[in-house]
Amino acid sequence: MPKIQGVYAREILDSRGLPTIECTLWLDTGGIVLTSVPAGTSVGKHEARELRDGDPNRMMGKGVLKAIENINTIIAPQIIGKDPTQQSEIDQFLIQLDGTSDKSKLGANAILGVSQAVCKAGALTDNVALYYYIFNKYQLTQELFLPTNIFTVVNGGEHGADNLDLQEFQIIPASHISFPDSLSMAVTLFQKLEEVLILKGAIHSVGLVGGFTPNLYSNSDVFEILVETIKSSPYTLAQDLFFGVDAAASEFFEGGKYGLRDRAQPYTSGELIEYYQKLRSLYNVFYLEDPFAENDTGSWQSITASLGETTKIVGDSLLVTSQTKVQEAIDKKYCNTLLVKPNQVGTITETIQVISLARKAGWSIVLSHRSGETNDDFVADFAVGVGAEYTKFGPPNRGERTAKYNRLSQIYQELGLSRQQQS
Ligand code: 2PG
Ligand code: MG
Repeated sequence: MPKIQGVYAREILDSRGLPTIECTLWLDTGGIVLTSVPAGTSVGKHEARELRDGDPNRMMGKGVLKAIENINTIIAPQIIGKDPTQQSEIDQFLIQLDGTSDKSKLGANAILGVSQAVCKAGALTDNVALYYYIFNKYQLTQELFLPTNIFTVVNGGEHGADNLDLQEFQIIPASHISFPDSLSMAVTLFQKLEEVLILKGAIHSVGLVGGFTPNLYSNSDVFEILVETIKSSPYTLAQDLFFGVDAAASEFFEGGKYGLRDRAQPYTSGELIEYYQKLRSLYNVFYLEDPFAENDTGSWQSITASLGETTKIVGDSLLVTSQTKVQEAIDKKYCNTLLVKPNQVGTITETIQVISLARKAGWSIVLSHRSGETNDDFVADFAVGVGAEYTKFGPPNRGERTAKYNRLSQIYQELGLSRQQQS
């Protein structure tokens, strides 16, 4: 069996121009894998901790040299000689080596860099594609298929330019539409949206994940613009596609109320539910991520009770890819869909366990990028391997986002070819 012969990490820049970790792992067979770690901007309070240097004289304290040193001098010597297909054993070892509940000692970024590298090295050892390795190893889905893609086309909140309160406005192709057709739809609508925004003099720039950040008066205006865009396209709303929102509501929750520029007075939780209900009936918004602050759990229960039958109520900062949080949310009916970000928890094994828990409860799974991304396409393979119903990789633009869509295109073709061979 091939063994890990070396692990080495270095500092690279993410899509925001901030430092992150890239990790190389090589085997005694000569095989080498490379992976890198994403980072969030609107970070949930209970996420595993990424380790940053905090040195104000270097990259505004955001350097990750300490985390890299932890990989190179503490983790690497101890995992040399291990079998890379023993993912859970290695992850368990990393968790123990860190010894904290939030991975703050070695850094969740350091731990995930190694955990992801081990996963890639496992696929290399078995000589199979990464998505197939994950599919075969964890058996979280009966068959391999391409997820439905949630395309964020407009950015506000922490990802925008102080122009809108809701963080992401999304277009979601109907799930029966094939991957190439849904990509074609997203490309068409994203390009047309730019034309519409230019015509209206509303174009500003793009936000952190690459969606437009237009100058508009209210959050609802975005949907008007999107409806107009769709009218000038071959597509029909509520037939070919739907809308979604990542409110990231913790970011505009203050003093028990929610401040949206759609009206002068902030919204109570009850009023915000009505606002979302309106978005649902007027604009076919059927995906609501983080509609309430992560500690406003009563409101999560209310919205799931009132809209959960017809709408995906999605926990991101609420759940932080944590088993304990997901179990609580299942028991108390806070939501019905899990957003998965491996760096919120820090190891592949724990990410798999959380997905398995949510799946057993009948929830849908969304595999997500972070706002600070790299060109690594790991998450695309991971999404297919675990049988996620949805992915959220941003709009169809910017290299770090298109890397994931381009990888899905390859997987789509590979699956098609292997089905042809079987028939
Ligand atoms: C989110 C993500 C990614 P961040 O809130 O879902 O779109 O943002 O990585 O900044 O947490
Ligand atoms: Mg989110």
